[in-house]
Amino acid sequence: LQQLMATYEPNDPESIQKSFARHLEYSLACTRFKFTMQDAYRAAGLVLRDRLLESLNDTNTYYREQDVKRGYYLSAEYLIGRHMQNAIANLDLEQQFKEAFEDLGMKLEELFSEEADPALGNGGLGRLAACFLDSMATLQLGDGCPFEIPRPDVTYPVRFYGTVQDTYENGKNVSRWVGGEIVQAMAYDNPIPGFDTYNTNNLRLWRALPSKEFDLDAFSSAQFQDAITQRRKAEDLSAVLYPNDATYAGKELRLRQQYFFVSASLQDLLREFIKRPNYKWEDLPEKVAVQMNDTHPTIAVAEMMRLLVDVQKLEWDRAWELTRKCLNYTNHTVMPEALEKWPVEMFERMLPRHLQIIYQINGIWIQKLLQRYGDGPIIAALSIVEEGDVKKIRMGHLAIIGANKINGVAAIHTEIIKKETFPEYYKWCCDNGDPNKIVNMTNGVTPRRWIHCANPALSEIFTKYLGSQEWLTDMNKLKEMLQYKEDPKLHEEWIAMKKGCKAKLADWLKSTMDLEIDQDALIDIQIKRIHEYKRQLMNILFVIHRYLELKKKSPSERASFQKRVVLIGGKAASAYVNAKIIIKLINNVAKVINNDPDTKQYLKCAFVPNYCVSAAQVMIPASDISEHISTAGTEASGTSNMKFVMNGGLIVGTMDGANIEIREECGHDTMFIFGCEEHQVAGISARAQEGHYPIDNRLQAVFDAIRNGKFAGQAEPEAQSEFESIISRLCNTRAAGTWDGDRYLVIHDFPSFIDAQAKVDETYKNRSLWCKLSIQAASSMAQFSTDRTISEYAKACESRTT
Ligand code: DL6
Repeated sequence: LQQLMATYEPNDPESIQKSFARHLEYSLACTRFKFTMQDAYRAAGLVLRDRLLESLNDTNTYYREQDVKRGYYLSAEYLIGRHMQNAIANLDLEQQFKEAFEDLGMKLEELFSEEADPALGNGGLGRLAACFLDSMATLQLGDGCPFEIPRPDVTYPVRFYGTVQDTYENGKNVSRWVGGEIVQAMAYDNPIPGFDTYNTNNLRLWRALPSKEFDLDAFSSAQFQDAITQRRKAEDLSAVLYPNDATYAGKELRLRQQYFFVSASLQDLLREFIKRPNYKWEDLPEKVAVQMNDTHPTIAVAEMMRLLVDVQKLEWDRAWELTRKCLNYTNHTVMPEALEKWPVEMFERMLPRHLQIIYQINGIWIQKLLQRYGDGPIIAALSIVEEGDVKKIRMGHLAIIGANKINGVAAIHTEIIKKETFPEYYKWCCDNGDPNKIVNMTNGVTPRRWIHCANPALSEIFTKYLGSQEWLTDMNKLKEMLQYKEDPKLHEEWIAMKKGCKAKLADWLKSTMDLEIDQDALIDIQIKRIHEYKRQLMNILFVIHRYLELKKKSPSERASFQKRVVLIGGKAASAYVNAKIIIKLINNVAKVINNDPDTKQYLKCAFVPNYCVSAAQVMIPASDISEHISTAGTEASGTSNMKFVMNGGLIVGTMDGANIEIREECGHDTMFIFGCEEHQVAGISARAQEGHYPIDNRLQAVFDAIRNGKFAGQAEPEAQSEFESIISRLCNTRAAGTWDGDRYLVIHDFPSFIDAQAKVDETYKNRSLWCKLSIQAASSMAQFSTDRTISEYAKACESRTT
């Protein structure tokens, strides 16, 4: 076999065509004379999969031979986007594939558009995980999807419920978790090729299967329902991402999902470790680094202890030392609701052994704290268990206590974690001489997907001016573009590039939502999760303001008004009512504005449905302006801000998240900053609660238009009352009861938001100034490549804290 397989699949266009025809006929059972574009896409996918399997297997063999340290990124989300274009680019096969398929009468873009966008996630943290995979493979670090490979040979049992039997055997306390339900976790591998390297890593996803094959006996004895329910219950585990956790059943399913993928992943990594010849447990931290992506996988702390103590029979103290050296935790949000807490009672039923372990970890921890501080409020603040009517396990606390390093995702966010999210823990670290336990790792994005694939015309400009594609793996090279930022020739090419991107966007909007836009208009985009702190509401209130201003003007005055298209998109959590009302308001405002003959030439607006990675790849390159307008101190980092600027878009933003660092790198003139700063928020908020909070006349006019029924009225009474309730809430003071008012300071920041937008219009009129700023910003983004971020994580894994 070795001789037969000595040569790999060749990569010239003719061999690609032959391999394509073979897969069409033999893998997909089509004929080469009759197939659909979907068949063609699938066959082309298999052509690629062959090549990816070669590099994946070789990479794994190499890792084993070299006995490398492996990095495991535990994440509930991977928003990977479409694979095909990215895989072709990373395998450096763009030219060969283009020739092979054009010769067969097919355009690569048509093939790419046949691929469904895998929605394995929702927001920033999931997309960040996908950018990290690309960089880990490119930098040839650790382990790391186009065409999935089922691995029926890689399965692990995962237990739920049951009881713990505690015994005393051979002088030792022994705990056995028995009974309950067992579900099988089966691995699905997704090769992740690096760019400009043979290195290919693995994204291993887990599918839940019943532990027993379909219970035919039960079925035959007419217990149909039992047999079917059993199977469904197991499969539900990996069927839905983020069930609605507003209900108890939703919460329970979510904890089951988290434990399921964590347990399978940890069993898998320990199996890999044990396979090494002469493995020694003390080597574990040298060979294994685990990154917990937010609180979703943090049950890993207790599961690692269970596997080491109960299964591998290590002493508690030894197991704890190993666990703490291997695990690291990334916090992605300062919103308290995202620091998950699970009712003790739920743990007790579902994961009884883990609850015991958590209590033991907490007991030892509290003893240490008492020794240092004596009894006092700091003990309750630092306990993993939250007391109250419903006793809860704080997963964020479990993570920080069980991790080697804890990190925030932008400089300001890391400082807020120290000051506000975990202040008592940070005090403990400082008191123990370990202030660097909490570190900053500013986020990044991969330039391969977000420039090269999303915006091939810009990629060509960079490569032409810089003489090679090296900038794609060393973004520092882009700084050399700065010398051309005032060059009229580059300006011409840059403007043509933006025009092309806008034409693509216009086609896409027409075909996906039948929206026509003026391609000469300023394109203004806000795409991100819908959340009150991200202030899509402020954005749509501004659109209404702009519309009201336009309406006041005479036709000749309107002619000098800067044309704008405002696009807003993003997903909302399924149970988040206010987010849904904001989406409804955006849609209704769009209906009015886009159909008003007085204004539709000058202002259009739309809520773009079904936001996903592929939509972002069309929208981002076409933007002139994007909105990153969270209340200061609320957005951990943001990563779309980085993607927009890399594509030559400028930012309207607040001093929040990574905006601050982007502005430092790109120059203050490239960002339209407005709004209060983080240190002012508490004072302003206190004033808002007391009602000392003037409402700007222009915002008042917007409120009046909404209250007068301009965007719903009698035709939609339910929407009308929802819109009114949203704006009345903004105006609430504490006098109205418990404060549920303008928590995110929309009223306060609105006037300066209008000023920033006016400055955008004025600057945009000066096209050569705009073009210069656009080039300057895009060429200064080296800091925000995930290659830099991942190198920092890799370094931090090497250093241990106390
Ligand atoms: O770190 C990635 C990304 C940040 O850029 C965003 O600022 C932040 O909102 C997002 N956080 C989440 C947290 N979700 N939960 N739970 O996605 O992380």
